Amino acid sequence: MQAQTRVDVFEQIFLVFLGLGTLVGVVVIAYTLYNAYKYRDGGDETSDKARPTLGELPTGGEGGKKLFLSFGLSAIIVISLIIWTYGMLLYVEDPGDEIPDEEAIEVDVVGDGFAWFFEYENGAESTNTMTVPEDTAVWVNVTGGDVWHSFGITDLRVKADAIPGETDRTWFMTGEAGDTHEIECFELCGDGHTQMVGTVDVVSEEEYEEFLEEEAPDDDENGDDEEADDENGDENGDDETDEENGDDEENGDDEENGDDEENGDDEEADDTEDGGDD
Ligand SMILES: [Cu+2]
Repeated sequence: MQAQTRVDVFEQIFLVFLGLGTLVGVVVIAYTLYNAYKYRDGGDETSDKARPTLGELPTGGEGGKKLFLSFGLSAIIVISLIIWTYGMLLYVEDPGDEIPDEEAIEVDVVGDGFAWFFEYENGAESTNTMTVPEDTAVWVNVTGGDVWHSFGITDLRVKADAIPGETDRTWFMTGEAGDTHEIECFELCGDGHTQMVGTVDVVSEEEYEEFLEEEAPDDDENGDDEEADDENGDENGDDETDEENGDDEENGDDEENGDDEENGDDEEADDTEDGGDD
């Protein structure tokens, strides 16, 4: 998907404001220094002649031209900035056709008692770790269970208030498989506020499907509990999976491993660690 992410949008806004702010600062300071130098005390009396006297109204230079030019330019810059930024933020609110619904997934998020609870489209659930497929748009429907929290992922420029009785909906783009992003509560909510953290775990498409299957509620198509509980060794032992992976050794390792989430191949696990270092 080539659509702009919200990280791109906020970076553009930041750079444009930084650039213009710097430009205005340079112009103002340079002009101030220029005038301080030009009208410096020259020691003779004639240099004081052009100085305004008490009670005289400043004309704004050349009959007001300078004043008009400076106000005019400022107005153009400020009004363009407002319109442009507003447009960018409308896109952040709702990217519309840029990110078609068919290509996005939805996750319900509840912030409650100092933890984050996630529910996926098939009813699968997780706590504090949000598993999402790579290169996908994720819509989150955020609400609060007890008090006001705020679902925040700084890396991805996500912030959605988690308020009991209300649902705040927003989106983000996941990156490459192996990336992780920290989830924090952005609203001071009580004793455990600072511990109210979690992780967005970006995994490959296949791993995501596996995760959904494993975590699916019992009454789903995955009614056979034994299969789900039988660890990954069993599942990876499946003919189809083997053919896709073509990686028998690592599947062998998984039987010992028995850890549901780490069941990808070992390289993946390494990537995750690398990603965390960045
Ligand atoms: Cu909180």
